[in-house]
Amino acid sequence: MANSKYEYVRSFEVEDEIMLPNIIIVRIDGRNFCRFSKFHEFEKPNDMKALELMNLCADAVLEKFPDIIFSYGFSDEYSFVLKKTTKFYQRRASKIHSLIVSFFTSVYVNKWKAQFPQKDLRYAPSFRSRVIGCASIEVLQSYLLWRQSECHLNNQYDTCFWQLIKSGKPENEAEEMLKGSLKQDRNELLYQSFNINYKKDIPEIFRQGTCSLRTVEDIVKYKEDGSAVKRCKRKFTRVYSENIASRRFWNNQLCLVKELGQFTEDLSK
Ligand code: DGT
Ligand code: MG
Ligand code: MG
Ligand code: MG
Repeated sequence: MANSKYEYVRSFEVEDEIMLPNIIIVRIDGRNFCRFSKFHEFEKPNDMKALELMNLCADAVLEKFPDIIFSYGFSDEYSFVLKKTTKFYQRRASKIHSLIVSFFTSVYVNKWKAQFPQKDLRYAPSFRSRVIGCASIEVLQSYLLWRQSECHLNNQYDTCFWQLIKSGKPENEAEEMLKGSLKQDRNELLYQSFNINYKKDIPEIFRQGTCSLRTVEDIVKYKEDGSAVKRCKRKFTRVYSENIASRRFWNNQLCLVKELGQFTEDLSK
């Protein structure tokens, strides 16, 4: 129907190009996973298999879309960061995030059985997505710091909450005890009442989330005539332990920094 008289409607499409120099982040989050995790009897507060399933889906996304160079996720959410100069779908927000979230969701369903051989997927999960345009690498760092502290606060709260429940407290009483508590109070509660050292005893994947980086490696191949050619090989590295917003972390990722733009203040100095 090219050039039909109805084609004028095309001009009504919403313009949503994310302009340079903004860095594009796509964040996806499970819809009503409170219900989904109860229905599928996820372990509380963290189900390693469910987390691993999220991580496998994120790996598949990184594999599928080469412009994504960094990802960070915990619980039912994942953030994907595209290289600064990406031209993917002319940088149109709706195209990019709809593609990522629909692919992520179908991989989630696809890999369910391998991850949970004993459990049927009882209903179709859905994820929603949004785009965040970060004006600089510093803003991106703040974004990651925000998400990682959200992971930490949620996990520390949930760890306390489920320990209290396991020890026999009713839910409303456990909630009351934790109301208005500070980070230090919760650490103290875990240590004094349950002999848990939050930092030492709780795995990093739960406390800090999972991050994947696309790193570039120079490898040398030899042609038949013996002459060497340099090729770039990209691979993923998974990291749990790092504080992804710390200077130390970014100082070790100069390749990544190059693809995201420079810091205003040189962190390597
Ligand atoms: P939303 O995102 O507003 O549609 O609603 P929810 O319920 O997805 O809320 P959200 O995203 O703030 O929190 C994630 C929920 O998923 C939270 O209720 C805990 C649950 N969840 C995520 N991972 C696990 C897990 O490994 N084990 C258990 N038991 N629950 C989990
Ligand atoms: Mg959710
Ligand atoms: Mg919510
Ligand atoms: Mg969430």
